[in-house]
Amino acid sequence: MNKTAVIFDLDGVIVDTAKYHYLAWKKLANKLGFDFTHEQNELLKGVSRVKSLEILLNIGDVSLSQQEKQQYMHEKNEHYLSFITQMNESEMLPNMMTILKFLKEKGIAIALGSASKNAKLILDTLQITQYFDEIIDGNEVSKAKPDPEVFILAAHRLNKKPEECIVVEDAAAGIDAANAANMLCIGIGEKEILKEATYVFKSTSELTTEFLDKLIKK
Ligand code: B16
Ligand code: MG
Repeated sequence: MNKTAVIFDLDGVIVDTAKYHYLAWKKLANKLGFDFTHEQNELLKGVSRVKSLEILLNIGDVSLSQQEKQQYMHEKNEHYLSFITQMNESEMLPNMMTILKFLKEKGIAIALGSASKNAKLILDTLQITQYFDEIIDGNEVSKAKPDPEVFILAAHRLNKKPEECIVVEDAAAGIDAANAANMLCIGIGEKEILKEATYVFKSTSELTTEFLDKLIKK
């Protein structure tokens, strides 16, 4: 079936916010008395805020009350916001601006399918909100990736069948979600990690408009 829509993940596909999530989680870990490495940060990719805190607390072997968890998540988010509100278009990942413009010109529907509750703010800060016909973020879904809810909802809002949609994702859980939604999936990252994706590119700089054009016309 012809592809008429592309659903983009945000962090790791459109912009590299992982480095800011890392700094904010690291500060919290240090406050709680343990260290948090870059390698450990990989575990938080594509994972919701609540789940991220659980993983972090497991690493530090720290247990907190519900109230403390809420308080620390709030603190982490405030710190994260102090970074992302300073971002600009130059922090978009390579080629992504060109790809958004290309798809718009081609009349391809564009949606965002992100776990982040800050997604709208990030798109606004980057001044790219106008490229998205629909935005589905962490405020709208109850089941996190690998559940396909986010992508199914995006297709539904765009009035598209799953078979018409292409998903672009950087997290293994997101690839699983796209497959469960019955959508063609392009992975951005390591082949060994994203082995369930239909196509994998090491970085967005390798994802070209020519490739997308061919995929759309298939
Ligand atoms: P927030 P994505 C995800 O975004 C990030 O990859 C993940 O690291 C983060 O914990 C999650 O958003 C929630 O973010 O705290 O802003 O709600 O990759 O699904 O676009
Ligand atoms: Mg991501």
